[in-house]
Amino acid sequence: MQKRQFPETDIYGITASQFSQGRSNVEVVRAMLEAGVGIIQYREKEFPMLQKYRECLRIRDLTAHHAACFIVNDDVALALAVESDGVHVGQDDLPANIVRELVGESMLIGLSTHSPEQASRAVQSGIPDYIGVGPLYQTYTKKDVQPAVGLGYLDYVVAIHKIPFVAIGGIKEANVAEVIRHGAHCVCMVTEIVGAKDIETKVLSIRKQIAFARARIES
Ligand code: TZP
Ligand code: MG
Repeated sequence: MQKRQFPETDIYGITASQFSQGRSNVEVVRAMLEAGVGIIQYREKEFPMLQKYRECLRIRDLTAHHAACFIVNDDVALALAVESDGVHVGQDDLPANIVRELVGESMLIGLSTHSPEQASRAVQSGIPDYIGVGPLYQTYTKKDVQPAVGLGYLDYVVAIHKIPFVAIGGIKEANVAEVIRHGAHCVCMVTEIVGAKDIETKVLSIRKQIAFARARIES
């Protein structure tokens, strides 16, 4: 059996067709992959299932071609149907232990967390391969999102837990350096990337900020 491992990469891109300036999720993903984004999550709340399935099949091919990781948000059946590398669930989705029973041992499971208690529970369960940490800043991208939890929660995860994690929520080119300085290795962005006029240029600019912040930590 293939060993599950959360990839070491700096940017985790997430689709959102309503913020993509009229471009399809597939077009946006292609641009992200061409810019070297290492993880793509398919997150699409509005489309009919058949459309989501067809998009995911195309994204599956693209991520495989670019040796990138492909995660499906929320929907275990869709993840299984398109053989994604992983599935990401939130606190109100199917419990992670049930997801594990359904997807088996080879698929990555990500779990969103918003508090120290949720992070501890996730780690103690031994089920998720990585956790989401946020929303760090205020964001209106997600409909039912909670208020920003702040960088204190990121500091807590960095100090206490060894599990791989991704920082999320309101992260932009302008504040990504701060998130890196607080110890994040991988940052998730939705609107900052999918809404950019030129996605490749945006990813390269974000990556410059990340590299600059990392160099400052090391010096
Ligand atoms: N989960 C927590 S915040 C969020 C999700 C999916 C949305 C983040 O979107 P943005 O546009 O990067 O603030
Ligand atoms: Mg969810």
